[in-house]
Amino acid sequence: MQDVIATYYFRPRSDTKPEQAAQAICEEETTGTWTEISTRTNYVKRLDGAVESLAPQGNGYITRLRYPAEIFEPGNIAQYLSVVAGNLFGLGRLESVRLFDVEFPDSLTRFKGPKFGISGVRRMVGSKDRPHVGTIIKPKVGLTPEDTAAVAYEAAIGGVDLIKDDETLTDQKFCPIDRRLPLVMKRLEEAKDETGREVLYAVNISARADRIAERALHAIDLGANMVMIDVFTTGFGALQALGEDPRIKVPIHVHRTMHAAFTRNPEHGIAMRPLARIIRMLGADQLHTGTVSGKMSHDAPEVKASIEVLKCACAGMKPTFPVSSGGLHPGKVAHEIATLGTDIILQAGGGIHGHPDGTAAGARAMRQAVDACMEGTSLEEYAKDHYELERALKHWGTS
Ligand code: RUB
Ligand code: CA
Repeated sequence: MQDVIATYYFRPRSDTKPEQAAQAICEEETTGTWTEISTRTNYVKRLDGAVESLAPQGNGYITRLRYPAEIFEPGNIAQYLSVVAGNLFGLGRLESVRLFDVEFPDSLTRFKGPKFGISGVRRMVGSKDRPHVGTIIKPKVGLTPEDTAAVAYEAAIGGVDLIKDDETLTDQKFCPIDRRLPLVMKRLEEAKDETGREVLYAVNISARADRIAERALHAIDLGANMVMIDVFTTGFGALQALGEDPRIKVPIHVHRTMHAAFTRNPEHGIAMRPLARIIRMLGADQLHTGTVSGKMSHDAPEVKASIEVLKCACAGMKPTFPVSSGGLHPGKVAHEIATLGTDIILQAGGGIHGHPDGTAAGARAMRQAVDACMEGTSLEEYAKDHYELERALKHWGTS
């Protein structure tokens, strides 16, 4: 494949034929505009887009468009997106349009990708093939640094592999990073002395793009063993700045807050899959791809499609660890693993800290649920001699 292939679903306006609509996207995103222009000389036309295929699907049509590689500036994701996911969303001749996927040729995928990837993160934690268990400190905002660290300690003692900040917690006055991070790392050291287990803490360093690398380096100086970024609110360039900075020698956890503004409507916007491809290229070691049973809206085939592009062979890049999160609790673990596999991070905030016996018991219950699945035993059966799991299943059920 030499060029870029983008796949869209669209519904044309009633006065527009599907062929005209697909052509309108090609022209808008390459050399054309709404009318003929005298400046579109012959040598420019080699950069025209082309409709590769067009077929009815559901209430609309699915089309594959080819954009010549030459119109892309290698390595500039902002520019890539301005073509494949740009003005087309506002074209009046389309009632709706959704970018389903995009495939880039090798010449445009020369990115370093994740520094650690699934195997690197597994090495740090010392796991082989089981799903990782993570937690979001809850309440998401409001706790003091001391209380945040105390909750982190409880979760670590209970057996989580990963503790992360909420997407809304960065460096507010009530819980500044300079105080929170050293305290959390100290309590995780204490937990390690007791359990022998390394636990990762993804501190949310989301900030304006020109300061984010500085904030990440400062966090590493303070002892961070992972950093976290809200990729859509900070921007792809901010993630790239972290991913490609050789001084940032810790894995990057990527949260996707705001994604549903463009991923949720099945007829319009951008599916998670092309975004996941790009986020992997930019260096995400872990990325939220959604659950198949949690509190956020979800569509199992889409979640699976996103996970697939995080793990597929792509320009020698390491795979990104997918994160399933949002309304999970021990009773949902079996369904998540059965659908999404074992190379997955199962995160529970409320589903750990809301356990009737507290955070450590909640973490234990999540780990027991994972262990049950790895042994091929049903949760109900395993709960018979695993008290924390039994309590969790009684509290939240299994659906
Ligand atoms: C979940 C949580 C995360 C969501 C994001 O908390 O804080 O922000 O998972 O969703 P809880 P997604 O476990 O208490 O529901 O992963 O789909 O982006
Ligand atoms: Ca959250």
